[in-house]
Amino acid sequence: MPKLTLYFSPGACSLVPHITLEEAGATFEAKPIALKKGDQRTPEYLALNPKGKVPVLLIDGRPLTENVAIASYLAKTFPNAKLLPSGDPEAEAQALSLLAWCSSGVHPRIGAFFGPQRLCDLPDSAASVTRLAGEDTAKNFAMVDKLLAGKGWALGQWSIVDAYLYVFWRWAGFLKIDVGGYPNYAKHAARMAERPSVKRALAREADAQASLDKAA
Ligand SMILES: N[C@@H](CCC(=O)N[C@@H](CS)C(=O)NCC(=O)O)C(=O)O
Repeated sequence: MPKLTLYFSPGACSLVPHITLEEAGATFEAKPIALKKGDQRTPEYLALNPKGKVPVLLIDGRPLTENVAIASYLAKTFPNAKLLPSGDPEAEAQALSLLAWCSSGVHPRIGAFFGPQRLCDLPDSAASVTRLAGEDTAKNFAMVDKLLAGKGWALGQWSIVDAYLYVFWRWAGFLKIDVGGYPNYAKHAARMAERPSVKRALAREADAQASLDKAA
């Protein structure tokens, strides 16, 4: 088994591989970085990921970036954990379709709330960017809610897609986005919060946040 090291930032989208590693029962080293402090832009970190983002998974010291790629790698490396569908090309592609949408559709829109000025720096434009991002996020959350109707998990059985969806739900909470209209998504989040893998990852992230705050 290769040596695995996850670079993450508490609460960020790196929680997706963090939960996944816990779900897989993997042995891994967890390295927290502080995005607020700009740790992602240090020369050492940029040597691992020139994009200056979390997550990075080191596989025997070789960096792998992008949540979708890390998800695929972990699912294949830990087949017994059944982290993604395997063996049925259409089921595999449907899972990939949802992961890709999380990464390229949902994340950029809700992510805009965390730095609207990075998308438009015209004077007084932040409110407009946030409003538009909010409208798209509402549409995306409505699609997630529909996807989860009558199901415990996005693909029927638990998969990494559920970890991804859970991260957005948590962000909506931090951002105080009104989520009252998404009852299936709310129940999904409650189920996620009960999983031991999620509890372990969140506890490690809380400890890491406390250490980062102390060091600041
Ligand atoms: N497409 C990337 C997105 C990664 C990403 O945007 N990460 C954010 C945290 S959620 C980040 O590191 N932001 C730091 C920055 O942009 O300075 C992936 O899925 O891994």
